Amino acid sequence: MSAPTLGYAPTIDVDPFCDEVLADPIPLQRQLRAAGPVVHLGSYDILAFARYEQVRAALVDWQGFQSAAGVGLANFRTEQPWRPPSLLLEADPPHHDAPRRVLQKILSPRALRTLRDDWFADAEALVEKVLADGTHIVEIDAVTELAEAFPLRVFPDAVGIPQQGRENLLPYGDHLFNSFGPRNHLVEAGESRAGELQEWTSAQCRRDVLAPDGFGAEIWAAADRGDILFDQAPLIVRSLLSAGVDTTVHGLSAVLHALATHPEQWSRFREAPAAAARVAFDEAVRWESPVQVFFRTATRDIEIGGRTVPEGHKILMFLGAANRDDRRWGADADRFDLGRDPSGHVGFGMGIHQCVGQHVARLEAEALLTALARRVEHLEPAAPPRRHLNNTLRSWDSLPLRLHLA
Ligand code: HEM
Ligand code: OVM
Repeated sequence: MSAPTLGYAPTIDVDPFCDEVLADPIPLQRQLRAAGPVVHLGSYDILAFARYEQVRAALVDWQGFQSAAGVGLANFRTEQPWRPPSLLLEADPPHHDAPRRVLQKILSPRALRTLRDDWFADAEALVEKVLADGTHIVEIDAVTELAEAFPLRVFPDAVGIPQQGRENLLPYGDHLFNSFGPRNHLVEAGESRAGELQEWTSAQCRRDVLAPDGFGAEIWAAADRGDILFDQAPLIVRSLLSAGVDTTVHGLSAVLHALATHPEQWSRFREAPAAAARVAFDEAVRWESPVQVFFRTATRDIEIGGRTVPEGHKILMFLGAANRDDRRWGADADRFDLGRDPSGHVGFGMGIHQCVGQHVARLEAEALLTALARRVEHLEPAAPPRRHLNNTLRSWDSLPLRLHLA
């Protein structure tokens, strides 16, 4: 790598996408926050923000830090994206506005009210099935049996895709979230199936493939009304299939792991599960940050944290580091604590791109956690958990848990 071209920001040469950091990003996050408000990443010759103040400032400044050049390391101004860009995630105003408005309405808390009772019943049925083999104690893998099983049970039906091929959803998302990072071994390992997965996903977005009453059909109905163009509808459906599965799986894994490793927080949660489920989930999203990082591109020379980001340069925002910055969260920022108010965390982003599916994610979590609270008195790790490595996501492959039934 040539000498730094980005001025005098402190340089850190550790690769944030190497296996060791992906397996445990916390030490690097600490190092980045301590180094300064703006850090030069030597391995990619880009600037990065890891403190809450600068991450939040970059997220809300969509005029200065654009998304349309890609929210991964690849710069769409000079590099061909591997799939047609998202009309939401990888778009700026004014193009972003109409797709965003349409999806925001379809996924609003009000619109989701009709799903609530069904999802709560589905969560209870899943928990009953998982606990069926035990009378007092049950050992499970919380990743496959709960964190994957529940979203896969409710979300594809809510979008309205057919049963056939649903096993492609998680691998597609895994590769997509890897592809926001550098082309390392994780991306290379996914490339052999990327074309096939991308084709399958796109095929599920067609009007004639989708059920007549799901989120997918509602997106097409928005095209009928002229709220979006017909050729935008399939890509907006694709956003649901891209962003709506792996994220919630890893979010649910995060909250289950947090509660299993903090028994006092589980007891506290069980005292008033209906009231505490949302705080528990948002605190887990803050604490674990299932989506760890996103990039932006400077649209002009921008002053931030006493440095200048030059026009056209990529910056890396460490959402996970901002969510544990003691300047914002206090000295116990690393603690998973249901007594804290986690609002203002950047685990769902902030500003015009803030997660449009956050109410879906929260509803899934609320349903699953309240069903568990009813049947499980105490839960604990039954064996060491195993991390899953992904360039963007912080996630688990396996969470063996022992559940003591109430
Ligand atoms: C945007 C995280 C669940 C759909 C985002 C962003 C983050 C995020 C950080 C901001 C991206 C940016 O600023 O560039 C998460 C997490 C989830 C979750 C942690 C679960 C725990 C979902 C679900 C859906 C969804 C369930 C779909 C139903 C989207 C879409 C965007 C988005 C379409 C792009 C919005 C825009 O650019 O306007 N999400 N998400 N997400 N999310 Fe989520
Ligand atoms: C999209 C998309 C894909 C991945 C993530 C995301 C976290 C959105 O295709 O719109 O938000």
